[in-house]
Amino acid sequence: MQQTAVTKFMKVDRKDANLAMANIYVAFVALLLGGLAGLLQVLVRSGQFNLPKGIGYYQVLTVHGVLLGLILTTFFIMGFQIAAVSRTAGPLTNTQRKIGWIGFWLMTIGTAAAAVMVLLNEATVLYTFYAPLKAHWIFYLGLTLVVVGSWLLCVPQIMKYAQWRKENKGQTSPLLTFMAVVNCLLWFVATLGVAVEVLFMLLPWSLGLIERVDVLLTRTLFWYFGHPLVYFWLLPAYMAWYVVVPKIIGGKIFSDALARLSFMLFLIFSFPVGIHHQLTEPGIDGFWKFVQVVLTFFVVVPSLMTAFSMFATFEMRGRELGGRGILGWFKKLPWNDCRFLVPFIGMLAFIPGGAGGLVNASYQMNQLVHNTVWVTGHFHLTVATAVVLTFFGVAFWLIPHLTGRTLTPQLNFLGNIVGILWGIGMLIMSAAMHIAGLLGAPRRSEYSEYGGATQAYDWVPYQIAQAVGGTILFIAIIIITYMVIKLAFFAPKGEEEFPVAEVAPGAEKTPAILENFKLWGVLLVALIIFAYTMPLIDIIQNSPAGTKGFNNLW
Ligand code: HAS
Repeated sequence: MQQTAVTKFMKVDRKDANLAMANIYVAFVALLLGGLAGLLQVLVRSGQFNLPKGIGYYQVLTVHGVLLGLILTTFFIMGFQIAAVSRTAGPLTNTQRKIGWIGFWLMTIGTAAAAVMVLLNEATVLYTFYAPLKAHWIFYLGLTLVVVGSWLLCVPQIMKYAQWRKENKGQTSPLLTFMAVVNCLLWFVATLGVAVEVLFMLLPWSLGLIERVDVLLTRTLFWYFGHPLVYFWLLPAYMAWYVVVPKIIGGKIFSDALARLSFMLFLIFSFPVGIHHQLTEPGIDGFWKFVQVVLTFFVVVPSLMTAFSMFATFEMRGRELGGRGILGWFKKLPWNDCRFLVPFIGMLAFIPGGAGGLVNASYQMNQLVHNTVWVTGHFHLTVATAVVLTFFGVAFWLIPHLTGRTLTPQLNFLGNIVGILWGIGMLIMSAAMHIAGLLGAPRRSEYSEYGGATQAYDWVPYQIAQAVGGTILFIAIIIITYMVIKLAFFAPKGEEEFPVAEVAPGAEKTPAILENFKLWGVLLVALIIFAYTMPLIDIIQNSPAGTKGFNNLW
């Protein structure tokens, strides 16, 4: 059996727990407000409801996207990862924790600044950094602070990992800490694209210092960031799938080496694929679009490895418990435990969610679905179900672990209800989005813009189905908000486990090459240079500088 240090520290240090909880509180406030905005959106799109005076549809859409896509995710991920590092590599030092707190406050101040601008309708920009939509400079500055703050929250995780490796020479590092560090590195490299875009283009543009920006260049930099962003959301869910869920079901990690390899593959293949979001944009050569489409299929491989590993873990455990036949093991899994059931529903959703991703990535097929509400259906299955339900499953044990309380049977029951409601609500909403998308219903559009007699197909039933699904989702959000308050402040005091599984006895020893960050770093840089040099040179050379060109300058 492999030597691992995962069981040395059983609990998250109390001071680290406070830092982690601070992040988690902000995340759940964002969930409540962002979820409310989502409810308003589906109601408006159903054609049955008008927003009260003065509030615009796109304003609400911006609140929804920013709060759920950026704020909920980034704060929750930082809270979870700080806790995971403290639990598996040991308490942070005072300096490390201080850096983390500075990061937290920068993120919070930045969030508040950006929120004020959105509420004042000065930043109704949907995608956040997506020219030609222009926001107030305070909005860009606010979100820049969120990114810089998140870097500072990553710094202690990396410092702790380096410290651990120094103190434990020759040993394989704790898997959860390793995974948190890979995700932080992915985040650093990804946000460089958006940092260049904001600092050199959008901020000076919105301050009036420059007259125009090259729209295609800003979007290419945005998508250089935007695709790894989705894996920055996904990897913490995979952390829970690989390391936490096996322990909850009483099993073991199928293979430490496979888990690390899949994370390293994500690190290198997340980047050279951003152009698959721009397949319909003029100004990028078809050859480079094709190259990035092919590379997109490489980034699917670590997800297939994860699916294989999870099936193996479940089957091994189910058979250990006496399950017989082809599917007998399936019944033996702990279906009543919300710490398992809720992430499991997320895994199930990721099967069609991932398949939809393959459709999106399939070049010609992208022509059919791009800019339709199909894409909205895709990301509600991936980030809003697979990832979010896993975060909920984590919150059910992490919050009481950090606050010194327990998940009672009643709260466990409510947790299962949340998971089931979310699964049903999202099934209805995202199925309707996928079908309406195939019928050509556009995304990011208000009912009044395409409703009524002018539409080619009758999308209305699908819009109503979306409203039904969205309402069920909002009910689930109210229940989980109640649970979070209970688990943080009122549940009985006690010890809730932070589950960390050990590696299965028969698993191969982890090769040292999987922790050789220099080697993977070289591969990463080489792939980025390969995939982006020519497209960027093309865009810059061919932009009609000085004129108000059709594609580029705005
Ligand atoms: Fe995507 C658009 C391609 C994954 C999120 N994606 C988006 C957007 C978002 C998003 C937010 O190529 C919209 C951006 C916008 O606003 O314009 N996506 C992919 C591909 C994958 C993929 C190839 N996406 C994700 C993930 C996301 C996410 C993950 C968030 C977390 N996506 C695209 C493309 C577009 C796009 C194009 C642009 C579309 C356009 O035209 O605008 C792959 O990574 C997917 C691989 C996944 C799998 C599934 C593996 C299944 C697993 C579960 C196993 C289940 C178990 C349960 C074990 C192959 C791991 C056990 C079950 C038992 C029964 C026992």
